[in-house]
Amino acid sequence: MTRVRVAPSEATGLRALLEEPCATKCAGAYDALSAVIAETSGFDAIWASSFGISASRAVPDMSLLTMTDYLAATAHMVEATSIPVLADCDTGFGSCANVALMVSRYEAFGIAGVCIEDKVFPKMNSFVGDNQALVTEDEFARKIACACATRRADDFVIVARTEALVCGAGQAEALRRARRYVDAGADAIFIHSKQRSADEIMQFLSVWDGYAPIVLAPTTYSDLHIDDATSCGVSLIIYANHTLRAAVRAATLTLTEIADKGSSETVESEIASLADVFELERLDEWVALDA
Ligand code: SPV
Ligand code: MG
Repeated sequence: MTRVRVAPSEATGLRALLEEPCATKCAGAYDALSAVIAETSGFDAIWASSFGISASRAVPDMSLLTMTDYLAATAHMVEATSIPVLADCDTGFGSCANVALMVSRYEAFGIAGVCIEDKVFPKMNSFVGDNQALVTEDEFARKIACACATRRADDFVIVARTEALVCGAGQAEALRRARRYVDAGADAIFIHSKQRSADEIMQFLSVWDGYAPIVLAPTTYSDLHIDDATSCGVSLIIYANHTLRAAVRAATLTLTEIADKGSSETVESEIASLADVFELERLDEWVALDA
């Protein structure tokens, strides 16, 4: 019998995944069940999405929830799965002191790594509006150095995300910032873009010198194939919000139909069975513990 996980798993293999020659598939999750679905669907890592966790509380992704809220949701994902969970920690929830507290708490909960981004706090989701602002390169490099100095295990991964392209600061700035963050200790660079095509990212990748592993989230340039990402040297590709968006669409269609038709008969064959849910919960293993 597979052991039921009642304590955080020891999913520390994120660093090894970043070093593999092929890009690793990572799915965004917003709670434990969506994380389990990511694992059982064939993904190798989980992104604890700030957009997803915020949306699961029906609030926008604009630094409204606290570190404790995000940590609780992320810890539930770790507890329920056995693949590495990379936590989207926005700006690090404040100053360097906030980043230090964050790293010590996240590491203690068995989370494989954290990602922080170089926008000002409070931050707004990358796809909202055109006037997003960056902190200075120095300030963010200090946050990265602080995160690295705080971690206990070398295995705990610190990802630096630059929003230079999202903020319209241009390729030279993005490249300079990315190199600086690696020099400050970052294990990988998440380069983000909100363009509808992958051209902007491809341009960045063409001049990136393999200085550190690269992380992408092709949310807006969804036609980027993982094999092409691998050919361009990408290490981790994050499908950041697809569990959330799939759930929103499916629940809306199902409930609208039930409300319109006055019974759930016509939706039964379209939705998961109770047995499907029991399997995701590993019901048999839990019941066996009491047998
Ligand atoms: C998130 O999932 O919260 C992200 C990735 O930061 S994205 O939404 O693509 O900006
Ligand atoms: Mg986010």
